[in-house]
Amino acid sequence: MTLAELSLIGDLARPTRLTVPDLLGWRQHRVRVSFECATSGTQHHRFAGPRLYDVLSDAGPGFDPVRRKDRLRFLIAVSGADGHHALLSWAEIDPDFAHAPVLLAVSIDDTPLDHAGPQLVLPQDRCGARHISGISAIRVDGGYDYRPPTPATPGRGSAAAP
Ligand SMILES: Nc1nc2c(c(=O)[nH]1)N[C@H]1C(S)=C(S)[C@@H](COP(=O)(O)O)O[C@H]1N2
Ligand SMILES: [Mo]
Repeated sequence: MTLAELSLIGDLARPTRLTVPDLLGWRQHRVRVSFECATSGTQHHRFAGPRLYDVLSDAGPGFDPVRRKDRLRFLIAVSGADGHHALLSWAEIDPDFAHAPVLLAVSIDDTPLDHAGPQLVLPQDRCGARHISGISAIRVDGGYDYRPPTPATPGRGSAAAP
């Protein structure tokens, strides 16, 4: 059976493809989690793997590292191979902000995820829906650089500006 591959794409200096064995190259963390599911009830699992923050930081997200406010526009879009999808904000996992201990699990209950692909683990979530299994892509997106529209100045033709 082939190894699953995870693509790290988007606003990154070093976009890459990683297998689950590649994810053993970062510092490993272990966690026990319980989460509730509307359809299958409460589940308990043990997961191990690197922090999502450590893996994404090494891919070089495109913000100015010394300006904390520059990180606030970054989103992390996590997709499973089946199309299940969730968004996190960069600030959610950044140690200077919410510092959530989100993992990219390489094993569940001591079973390796080499073929299934890594699983997102959010110990802070009460509901299981963001524990995306079989992750195929993570897109870092800094495109949310919102600027309010400049108010038109009456009588100077600004509404017709290009
Ligand atoms: N790839 C993928 N991951 C997923 C889901 C899914 O549909 N696809 N469902 C989520 C939901 S709703 C829950 S509760 C947890 C546990 O789901 P399970 O009971 O199917 O393991 O996985 C989450 N991860
Ligand atoms: Mo669920």
